[in-house]
Amino acid sequence: MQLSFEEDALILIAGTGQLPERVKHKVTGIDDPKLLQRLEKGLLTFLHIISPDFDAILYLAKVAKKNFVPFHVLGKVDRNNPDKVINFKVRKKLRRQGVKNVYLTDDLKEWNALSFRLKRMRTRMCNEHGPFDFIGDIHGCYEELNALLDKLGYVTTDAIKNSTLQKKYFHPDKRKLVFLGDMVDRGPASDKVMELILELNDQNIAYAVLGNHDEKFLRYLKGNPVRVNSGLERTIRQFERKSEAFKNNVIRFLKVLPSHYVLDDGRIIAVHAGIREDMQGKDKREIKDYCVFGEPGETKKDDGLPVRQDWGRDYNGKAKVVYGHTPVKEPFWINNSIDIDSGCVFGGKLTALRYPEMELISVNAFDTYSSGVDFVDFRKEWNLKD
Ligand SMILES: [Mn+2]
Repeated sequence: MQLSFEEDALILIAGTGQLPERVKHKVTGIDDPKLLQRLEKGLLTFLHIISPDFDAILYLAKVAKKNFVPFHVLGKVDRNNPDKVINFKVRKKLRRQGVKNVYLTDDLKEWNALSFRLKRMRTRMCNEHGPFDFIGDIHGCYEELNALLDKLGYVTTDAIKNSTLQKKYFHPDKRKLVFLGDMVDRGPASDKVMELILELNDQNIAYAVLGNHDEKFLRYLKGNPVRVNSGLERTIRQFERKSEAFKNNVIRFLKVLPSHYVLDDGRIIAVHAGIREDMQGKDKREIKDYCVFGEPGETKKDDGLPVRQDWGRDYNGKAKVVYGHTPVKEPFWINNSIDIDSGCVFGGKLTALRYPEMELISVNAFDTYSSGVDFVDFRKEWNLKD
């Protein structure tokens, strides 16, 4: 039998089976200092305790949760010794404590034949070294996107694909695009933007992370109930002229977009709304919500707008973080993080961060397509000196 685990999982192995000998990434016990270090970094961790007590399991569930990593329990149980904490009856109880999977067997043969497979995490792309061009919130600004790609040096040639003539995109310096989410809504041509991004992704020169608008549009496309506002009504209208086949491609594309990417050996992170250091590279639901929507528990101000999240001001991670989501007049650097959503759809500009050059390239908006959202001045909000 083959079990599969996330690359950042904590796996408690209980019982006297021989399994741990074949397993790397072991820690020796609950008080091994390597345990917490590994969980913090999101490294695969095996812990073998022959007969763990319930407190130990509770403790592990707690630290796994705190570090946003999934926790699994594997056990070789002994039917003749039902007093052990790990037995067939505690499966449900363990799940209630936050254990993701409980695998128990009393069959030694089966136990000895267990093998593991690691599920690749979409957030981890350390081996992608770029160079990259990160592009902030496009919001359907198709013309500006094309102008920016031009300015960044992307070129097209004609190619034959499925016996039709098609544009093939490339960059002479083999650069890659990373879109920071909020590709749709508010703007004039979200359908064309998605068409282009899907094509670029197909041709392996573009990645994207999920933004809150993309997430909501995906829910709409899948037929889930959503509130049609904040520019979604425009996207829906624009997509009316599109084929079902294309809409299905968009669903397939958006469905697998990760919350963020860890790139270039962990030197730079791409994300829509922001990410704390202890979340980077991990993949739990809470992290996805934080990356896509911003800090949880955002309260509304008197005017109904959310209170600005302060994550950037408090960020102290080693990795650079490039993000969007909050429109600013000028790209804004603080503590190794940069907001490059320069509000194109609100009449600002569409900005790219070139990496590793750390150069900013932008194209001014050709029009003001949407109003009602104010540019944020972090310096003023946080009383920063220039
Ligand atoms: Mn957003």
